Amino acid sequence: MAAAQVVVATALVHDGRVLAARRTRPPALAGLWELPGGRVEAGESEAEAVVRECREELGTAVVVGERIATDLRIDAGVLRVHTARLADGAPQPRALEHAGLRWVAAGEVAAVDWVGADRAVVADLVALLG
Ligand code: 523
Repeated sequence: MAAAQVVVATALVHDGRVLAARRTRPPALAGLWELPGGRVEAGESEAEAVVRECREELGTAVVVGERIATDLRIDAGVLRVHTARLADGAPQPRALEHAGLRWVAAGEVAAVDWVGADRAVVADLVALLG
């Protein structure tokens, strides 16, 4: 049996806030907010995938930290959340991937309209932000 497809999500923290990105697709997820990321490609580590996705989707370099939260079952396989910090450059939304970005403080995390899987890590994000 093939291993479950791993999707990484990035808890990108800067100045005590975490970055949320508004999805444009698929229709079921469009308009909802996620921790940016995507599928881990063959031969790639999870940390490498986080770096690549942040470069592709946000145009920024990041340094990957630790894994937080528990693995989450999603339709695509399993979602794993990694912390990261900015290495340089402010994130910018790439039109095809995200309709907008926002930096979310601890007290605002629970009120964000997250995609289902990401909603499950709200408590972990609040703890991460202190
Ligand atoms: N999620 C999800 N939360 C979250 C991410 C990054 C992804 O629930 N924070 C889900 C959404 C999709 C699947 O994981 O069902 C793949 O994420 P996606 O579409 O961002 O991954 P990509 O960019 O690798 O996908 P394709 O370009 O479509 O292959």
